[in-house]
Amino acid sequence: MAQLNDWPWRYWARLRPADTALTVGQEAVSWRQLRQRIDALAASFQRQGVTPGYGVVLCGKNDYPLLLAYLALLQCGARLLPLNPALPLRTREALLPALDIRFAVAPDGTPAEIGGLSVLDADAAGGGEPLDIGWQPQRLATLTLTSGSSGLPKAAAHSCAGHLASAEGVLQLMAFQPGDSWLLSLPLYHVSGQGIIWRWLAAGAQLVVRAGMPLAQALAGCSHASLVPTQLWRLLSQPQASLALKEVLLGGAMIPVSLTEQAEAKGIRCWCGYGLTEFASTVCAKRADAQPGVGLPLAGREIRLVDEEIWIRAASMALGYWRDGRLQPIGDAQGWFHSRDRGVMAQGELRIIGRLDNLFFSGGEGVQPEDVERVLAAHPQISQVFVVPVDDAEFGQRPAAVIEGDGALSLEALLLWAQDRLANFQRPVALWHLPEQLKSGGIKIARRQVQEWASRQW
Ligand code: 4YB
Repeated sequence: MAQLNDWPWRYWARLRPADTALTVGQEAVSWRQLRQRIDALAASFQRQGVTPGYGVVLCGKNDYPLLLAYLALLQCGARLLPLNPALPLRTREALLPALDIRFAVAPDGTPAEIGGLSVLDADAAGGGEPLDIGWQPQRLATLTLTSGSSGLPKAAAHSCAGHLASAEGVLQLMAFQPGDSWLLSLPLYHVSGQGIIWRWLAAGAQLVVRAGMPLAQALAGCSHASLVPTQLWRLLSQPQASLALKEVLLGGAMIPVSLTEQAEAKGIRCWCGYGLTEFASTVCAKRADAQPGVGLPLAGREIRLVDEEIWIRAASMALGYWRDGRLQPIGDAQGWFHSRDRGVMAQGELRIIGRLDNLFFSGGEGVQPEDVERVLAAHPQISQVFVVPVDDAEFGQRPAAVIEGDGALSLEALLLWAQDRLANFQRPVALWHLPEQLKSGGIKIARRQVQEWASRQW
């Protein structure tokens, strides 16, 4: 990997100015052009008052203007918070005051009400050179909100060095060369999207930005993509999808072996990753095989299992959670982050069992919802499933299943199919189809919302 001694886009613009840095829609943008666009925008942001260390919210669809603003704000030394435009106003209002934010940038004008912040003009004609604050990879650069299962999201603070350390580990596993192109297939407000950006910048390869296009179409000509399992299921179900796609990095949720087998049969090389916001994306990964694990820690990461809880330490670890103007440590005294994920080592690799917080008891038996989900997810009519507890007078709680997939599947049929695969206490007592209203928002469906919804149906 390149030994960067400048902002990566300036480094590549110097080394290979005419090479394609990215494709926007169908149009190629060279590193020289990219650098010029970023310089102009950074100069404009500086004129509008952006100063190193200032908090700036970045909000909008995952398009080229958003990417330019992300890179230009980094170059201004801002403390950059990419925000999901679908985040409810209430959450945003509860969250932002503790994060010390001065400005907002919303290149496509969404959303109108950014909570009383002054909105910077992202179209402002540049002109002039930006003030050079210098490439200091160790300083705090981004705040990324966690999708915590309870309470308000936390803002994990990363430096550029942390993002690059994350990229480096992945690039030691997966080949990503200058001729290759990675689709920006996940949002920048999530680490999985930022992970794509930093691998691109670290490798000096190509990025493809195609917002608002169906995935199968957006993938045209791309060699790489990062997908959550449901995206890949949907893609495989479209028979016409002619794919140049060579490599897919999967992550964010349990990755069924049946999914990677189907994809590999279509010539897509799959990589199974386990990543977290606190670690700027991927921690463990492997080339998909017949085992349901996520491989071993990538270079620069260490894991420990303590009472089946996964503890992690890595160069890509967040500097802390940003709150009330300072960093709160995220590790213990030895620097270990306690993930609340349950895992075991099996056949020489890490296997994720589920979230410790998801465990519930039914008639005295512990139900780890993900154990049941793994079984049910193998049903051919199910593409995604959540098992959540519903109250029960006799058992305390019992499992219920909320599925995405074939609308005709009944509980009776499912139970019959799963007969030998589930213990009695694991057997769902109800089956519902995931309602549309729970599908909006981030890249993941919030289990807590599914559970609340299921309780209301029960
Ligand atoms: C898992 C899990 C797994 C995470 N099995 N539970 O670049 C990447 O690595 C990438 C590529 C494609 C899609 C996503 C990614 C990510 O970064 C995902 C990172 C992420 O999901 N971060 S998160 O903070 O939103 O959630 C972390 C939690 O997600 C973990 O603590 C686990 O509970 C869960 N998770 N990978 C099972 N393979």
